[in-house]
Amino acid sequence: MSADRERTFVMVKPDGVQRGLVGEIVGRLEARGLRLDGAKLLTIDRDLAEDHYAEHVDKPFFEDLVSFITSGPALAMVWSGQDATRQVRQMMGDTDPAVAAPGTIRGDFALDLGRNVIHGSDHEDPGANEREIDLFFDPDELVDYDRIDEPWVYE
Ligand code: D4T
Repeated sequence: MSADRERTFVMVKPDGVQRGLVGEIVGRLEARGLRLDGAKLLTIDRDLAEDHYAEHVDKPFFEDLVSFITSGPALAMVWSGQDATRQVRQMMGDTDPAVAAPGTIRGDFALDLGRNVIHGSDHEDPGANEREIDLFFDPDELVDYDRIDEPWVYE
């Protein structure tokens, strides 16, 4: 399926790591048929947090957001597949877990906007996925391979 393959950046935020939700979240993305291209556990420093959330620098919640995202280890990942960015966003649910649909990750595992467990690249911002991948990963940290079930996931 390589012609349609799109990469997207996904992160289990510090609350998701502390709450033991890494396996659940990775399992959902894997079971959907998306391919894991790379992963690393890291504690995000202030510079990286400010780069990642640069679009929110003037928002009143910016300081809280940066201090939360740097507060403990997060799992940064690259996933790929057909329409991966949009599909991951759908699986995440609304930014505010209070209105996220049941069945989505935020709708099932979170209650509060400031502790919403997961980040995924914005599919309405073209190029955000590749920008975020470049911010968090060197090219040699990512792997290109065929998942053996792809003929059963894609027609
Ligand atoms: P992230 O980027 O964390 O995946 O979230 P979203 O892409 O779903 O949503 P966003 O960029 O609009 O918000 C970034 C981040 O800020 C927190 N936040 C947001 C907050 O604490 N208060 C707020 O009022 C808003 C809008 C939650 C997610």
